[in-house]
Amino acid sequence: RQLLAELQQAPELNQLILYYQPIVDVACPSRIIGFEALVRWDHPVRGLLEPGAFIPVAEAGGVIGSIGGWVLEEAICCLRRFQEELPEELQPVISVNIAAAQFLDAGFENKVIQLLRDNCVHQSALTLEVTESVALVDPARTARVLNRLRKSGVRTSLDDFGTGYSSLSYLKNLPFDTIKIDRSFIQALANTGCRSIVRAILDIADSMNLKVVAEGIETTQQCETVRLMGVEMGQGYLFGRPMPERMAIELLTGGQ
Ligand code: G
Ligand code: G
Ligand code: NA
Ligand code: MN
Repeated sequence: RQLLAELQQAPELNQLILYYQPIVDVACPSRIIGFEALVRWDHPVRGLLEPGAFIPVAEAGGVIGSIGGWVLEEAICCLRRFQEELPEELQPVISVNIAAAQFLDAGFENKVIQLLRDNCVHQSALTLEVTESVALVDPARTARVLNRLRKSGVRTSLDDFGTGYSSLSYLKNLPFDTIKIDRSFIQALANTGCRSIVRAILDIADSMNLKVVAEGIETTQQCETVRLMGVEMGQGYLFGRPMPERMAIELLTGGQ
């Protein structure tokens, strides 16, 4: 299809842009812990496209590898610029979404480690986010890849937690640092059943020593509720929408 052919060229034509959404300390939301990198496509005719409009096309059409490769490199270059421009105490981590095809590609870990080295970026500044569905394509292999990455110091995060197949037994074999509670649970916190699910997720996280990010926080009420439940980190429109790198730097420096 037309879109796919254009998408294939997007990285080399410099049409892709990374936006950054803050991840904050819910007990002190002006403290920014990191950003999630979210890709945009500045399409010459259609304008700025959100990932939902082209990531699935890229995955189905087999071009997610080149898009994902561009995203990874750009995020790491951004970390280098953060290191150059910001004092150490303000330097955030960046989380990058990794698609199944990327994650399962032989040599993925080496590529990540090499990119970090080439840019003199500390491994712990990078978090890789995979969804349950990506992790479960091949759990044994996922565990090996995650273990290697973590041994080198890269952090790992399980995205959209609670929305997948959630046979919880697989979690104990997968070395994640953080789980991200899907925004559907946060948006339904008024519902008692939903609160019980979030509480159960927090119990699991606690017993497995996983950190937790609550996604999709839009109101101070939601922030307060998750904070009281014991969530440490939050992400959502209440704290900031995905924004260009310049604005992310201003947010980091303006707050102090
Ligand atoms: O359209 P919207 O911004 O809601 O889409 C967000 C979705 O796109 C999320 O599921 C997010 O994980 C995914 N996404 C955003 N950026 C990237 C990226 O760089 N790589 C991959 N694989 N997925 C991404
Ligand atoms: O699947 P993933 O968690 O990576 O998707 C992140 C997506 O969620 C991004 O597209 C981002 O724009 C969106 N998002 C982030 N914060 C909020 C929020 O507070 N409300 C809603 N509705 N969407 C959000
Ligand atoms: Na994500
Ligand atoms: Mn998510």
